[in-house]
Amino acid sequence: MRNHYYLSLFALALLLQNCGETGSALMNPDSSAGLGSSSSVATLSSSIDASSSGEIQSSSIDVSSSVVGQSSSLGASSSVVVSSSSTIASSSSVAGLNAQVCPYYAAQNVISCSEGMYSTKVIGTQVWMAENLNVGTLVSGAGATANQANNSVLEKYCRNDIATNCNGGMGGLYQWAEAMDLPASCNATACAGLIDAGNHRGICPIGWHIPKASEWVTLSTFLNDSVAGAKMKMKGTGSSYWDNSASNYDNLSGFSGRPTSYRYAAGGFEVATNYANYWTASENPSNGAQATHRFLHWDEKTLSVEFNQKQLGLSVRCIKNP
Ligand SMILES: [Ca+2]
Repeated sequence: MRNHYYLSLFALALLLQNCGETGSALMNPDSSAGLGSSSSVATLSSSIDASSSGEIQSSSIDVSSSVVGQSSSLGASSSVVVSSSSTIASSSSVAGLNAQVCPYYAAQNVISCSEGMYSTKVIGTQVWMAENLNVGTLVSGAGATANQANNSVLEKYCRNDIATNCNGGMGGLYQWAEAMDLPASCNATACAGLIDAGNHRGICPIGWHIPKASEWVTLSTFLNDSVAGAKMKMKGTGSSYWDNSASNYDNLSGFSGRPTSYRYAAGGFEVATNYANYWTASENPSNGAQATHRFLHWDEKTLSVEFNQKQLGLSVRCIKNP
């Protein structure tokens, strides 16, 4: 929220400079409890970041509804205010809780975010994060009702509620709606109308998005389905990697899939040596309480797929917008 606030201030300052203005009203996102209000601020930041980099992002940006002036022309308006929630387009019901730009250094295969650097990897035509996303405020996942239910805060679980268990590329664990940056109610019901059919950014940084089920299929196909999982599993030694008895992994793809545990839908955590679980941006079309996830298992060579409860806490890998 703090980064978000500063980004918004920075964005507004840029805007005012362009307009030759010296002052106007800004709704402090921290003072507003409403999803819609913070959403509009994030949308403003996103639109400016996108235009200043010359790269238009497709995720839920609606400039016309986020900037309201006395004139419909931004350059000619004498005051710029961030709108309240009434004019926000339906696509911006996304809260924008991680509206940051993380510069991408292709030669070094990294992106640099406020929370740290992530390694990345070009695999076929796609650019993937090679570590799990690790943003948000640690919340407990121990109890059955310990859901990521605060729509104004980006929440994450770490295995056994220990913050350092999210370090070292392991990343946070997120319920589906949190990963998608949608209201927590979307864990229980279909929210198809809120999902960007193009690139749904979710809690990924600007320019990246939660991979659709079809993008995981592209990855698995490129790596050869029968051995894709083996090629995606991080090779290493010791208890922080795959079960020592597992031999069917080589990480030839550089995806560097880590065994990261997951949070059970009913609370509590799986041990950290058996699975890597990744959300997709795709719901189960016949069960709104479920979404598609892909997973690696210590004893399998494939990248498996199934529908499962959105209340699970799973890892997130972001993929760069094509
Ligand atoms: Ca939340």
